[in-house]
Amino acid sequence: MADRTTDVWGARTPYGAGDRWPPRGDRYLTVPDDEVERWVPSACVLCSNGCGLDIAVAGGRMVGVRGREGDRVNHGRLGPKGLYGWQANHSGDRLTRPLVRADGALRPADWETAMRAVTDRSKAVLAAHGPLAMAFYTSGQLFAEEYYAQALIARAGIGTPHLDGNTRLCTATAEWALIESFGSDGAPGSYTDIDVCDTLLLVGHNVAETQTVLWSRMLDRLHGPDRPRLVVVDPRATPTAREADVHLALRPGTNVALLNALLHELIDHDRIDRAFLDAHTVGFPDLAEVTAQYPAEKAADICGVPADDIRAAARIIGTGQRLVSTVLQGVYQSHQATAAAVQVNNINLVRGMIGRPGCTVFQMNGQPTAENTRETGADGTLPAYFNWQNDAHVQQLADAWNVDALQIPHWSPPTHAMEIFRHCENGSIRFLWITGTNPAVSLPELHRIRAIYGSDRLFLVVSDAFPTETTALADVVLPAAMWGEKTGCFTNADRTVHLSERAVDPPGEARSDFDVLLDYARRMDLTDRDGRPLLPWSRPEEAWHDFIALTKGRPCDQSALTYDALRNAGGIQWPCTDRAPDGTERLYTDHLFPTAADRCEDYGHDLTTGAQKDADTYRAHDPDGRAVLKAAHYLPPHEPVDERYPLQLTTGRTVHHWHTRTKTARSPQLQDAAPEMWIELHPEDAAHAGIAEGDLVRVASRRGDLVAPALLRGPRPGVVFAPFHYGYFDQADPDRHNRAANELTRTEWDPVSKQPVYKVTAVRIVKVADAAVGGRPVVISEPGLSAVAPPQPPKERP
Ligand SMILES: Nc1nc2c(c(=O)[nH]1)N[C@H]1C(S)=C(S)[C@@H](COP(=O)(O)OP(=O)(O)OC[C@H]3O[C@@H](n4cnc5c(=O)[nH]c(N)nc54)[C@H](O)[C@@H]3O)O[C@H]1N2
Ligand SMILES: Nc1nc2c(c(=O)[nH]1)N[C@H]1C(S)=C(S)[C@@H](COP(=O)(O)OP(=O)(O)OC[C@H]3O[C@@H](n4cnc5c(=O)[nH]c(N)nc54)[C@H](O)[C@@H]3O)O[C@H]1N2
Ligand code: SF4
Ligand SMILES: [Mo]
Repeated sequence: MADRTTDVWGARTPYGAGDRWPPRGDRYLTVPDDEVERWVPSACVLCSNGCGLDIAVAGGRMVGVRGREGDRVNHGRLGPKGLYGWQANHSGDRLTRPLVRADGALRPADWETAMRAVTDRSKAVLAAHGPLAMAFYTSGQLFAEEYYAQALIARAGIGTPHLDGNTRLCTATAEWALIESFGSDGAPGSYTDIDVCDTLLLVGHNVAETQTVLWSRMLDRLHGPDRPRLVVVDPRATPTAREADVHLALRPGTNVALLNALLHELIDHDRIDRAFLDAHTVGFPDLAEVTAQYPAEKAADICGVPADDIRAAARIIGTGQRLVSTVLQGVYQSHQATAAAVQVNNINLVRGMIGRPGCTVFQMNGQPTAENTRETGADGTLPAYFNWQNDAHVQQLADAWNVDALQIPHWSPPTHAMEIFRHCENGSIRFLWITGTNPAVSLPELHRIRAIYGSDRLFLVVSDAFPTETTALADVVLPAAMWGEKTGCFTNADRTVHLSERAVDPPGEARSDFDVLLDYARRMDLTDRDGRPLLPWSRPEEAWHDFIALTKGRPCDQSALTYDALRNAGGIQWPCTDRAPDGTERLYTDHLFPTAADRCEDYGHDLTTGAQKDADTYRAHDPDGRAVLKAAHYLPPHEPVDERYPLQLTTGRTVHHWHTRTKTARSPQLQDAAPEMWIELHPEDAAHAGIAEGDLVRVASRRGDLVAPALLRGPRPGVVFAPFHYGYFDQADPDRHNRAANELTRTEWDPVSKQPVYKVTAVRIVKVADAAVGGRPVVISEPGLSAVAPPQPPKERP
């Protein structure tokens, strides 16, 4: 098979509207076919697409993967990370024993010693400071059963509101945009909508690099007989944007102004579905009034894009009959995140384009299992989309768990991650357990994070599969079994649930997070009202069984989604009930939304201030099944550019790496494709600063700086782009902190979703050295473009 690091999307298989996306079987094996002993069904955990795959096993080791052609998500395809990323499991530096800090250094210990250290400290902190001193920070990359165990431990066992996931950095805004508009989380659409749409609107979503198989599906339509029209909103000329009919390269942080102008154009030209609006929504008059204040010229001024392009985009959106919109980090991590994401919902709603084939909005997920963090209540909501302000919901949860309702904290919303770290900083939280995330690289303002985690007052437990920048700061490190070494379920961005079966044993003494959490609950003696174990399970399947029972009757009903059903069918989309045992393709086909006061997941917020609505106010204007149109005015970003910091930094991803590179730096093909940090500048800004391609450049913000070679392309003038993948674990001097993008970002979050702002930071640049002198060779991670000065010799592949 072709090298998928350069041939990222593989061969085109064009298809027309309403045809089935042709299958294409992608595979990568490190042994001859006939040496494979078993194929174990799973799905890829290297993005939210959740492509169905089988893991090849020989001699007790993984030896390859193949996409499943019958899988509804990928029809056999796999992208670069899916094909090559699994090799990290076998890297020689996996954590294989627990580590416990003694005399300032982390030293190997047995599980008994490590777990005793964790539980002794938990009990001591609980006795001295109570449950509010205990916190848990989890992931979007574990399995549903593991999150559900964490939710039970924290919310019912310990009784602390301080449990959140790194999903806060990722898709908290997706979750809240869905709740604000439709009353509940849950992606309304299906990937099959892409097969029939005639218009695609991608807002802040570089799908070509971040969900390569989904982009293959879109590309096959775009290169097929009746090409949908494509509008892309992104400050950079990404591979996605280069396929667009209209690319709106707006200034970072101005999404609301642009989206308001698009809405205004739609309303002004009467390209709206009045009958749908009257029957199925509330709030239209206010939306019309607010957006009327955003004529194309005004938005053009704010966003720095031609007014004619805005009008052209609105014409495309307003004349198509089947609109699929997608939203991701260019919105969620930008200024006014939830306000902007909701305006994309509004575009689909005013067009009446939801709940029908080809008509939907994807408030996209990023991490493979983020949806499960949300559904199980491990992320700052209650499980099963229960509403923390609704006493009947809390009682239902307490009954299911057989605990007193008062044991489940619900006097205020569950604590969001950024607030958890603030409490650690000021000392009210004394115990923090981090699982499956590497915040010492991924959180904003890293010098602050290092200081918080490094503080003696905080007892830090970190569960990971590798040594990371975060495990280096821990008091106890627990070695985790990874994907392929444990069993569990997870749900992708179009509600498709896959069961991922254990294929091989974990290395050394590594254990699944699930087993470790059960052990913790047992040692902590966490019990229900009758003194029975709160987590009465020994296998993930039992936890799953309890979780799906809890969802019965809720919008995310999965009550018929058993392991057996998943084994038989492969991927199944929820809701999956006795009445719909094969799953449900799209939500809201009856245009009845879960906004009724008794049903909704939250009463919602003011999009600008973040003020929480209470039950009485909500009930007084109960939308009762109608979608809610919420308007918002544009506000300028909070850290504007000025003379000292004249450029805007935006950060994000590249196709070959996954986050903090714990996996992809250990996969030879992926690491070779993008071995080094770089920054991207517009040629005009570079010329202004006397910078040539490959020169070493210092990028500085008010909080820190980084040094990397410059690449002249990509962003619009005035914008600098830095990938956030490069931390310090594989650097010669891990204590030299000038490589990670998050040295520059700041501690600010969206008022509604509480998602940090990673995409708008004021910076300046200076040249440090000429390419010829100090500039390192840059291998940029973009398909089709090869090494910039000087070319690298080809590396041997294992
Ligand atoms: N290869 C790869 N794929 C991944 C991941 C990975 O690490 N590597 N991570 C996964 C995860 S967890 C996530 S969350 C997703 C993220 O997937 P994406 O959201 O597609 O990725 P990003 O690069 O973070 O941001 C998308 C785009 O937002 C643009 N942008 C920046 N500021 C603004 C703005 O103000 N407005 C607009 N409209 N656009 C702006 C950037 O130029 C960038 O191209 O990717 C998933 N897939
Ligand atoms: N500047 C900037 N910062 C960003 C972003 C950005 O666009 N710009 N994006 C944000 C987003 S969207 C995201 S999702 C985050 C991602 O940030 P992180 O979650 O910090 O990134 P990962 O590298 O995926 O970290 C996951 C960790 O879990 C470990 N792990 C893998 N499998 C398992 C398992 O089964 N059990 C356990 N216990 N551990 C496991 C991995 O080895 C790894 O260390 O970064 C955020 N930070
Ligand atoms: S698109 Fe995402 S889920 Fe599919 S193979 Fe690539 S990384 Fe894996
Ligand atoms: Mo993410």
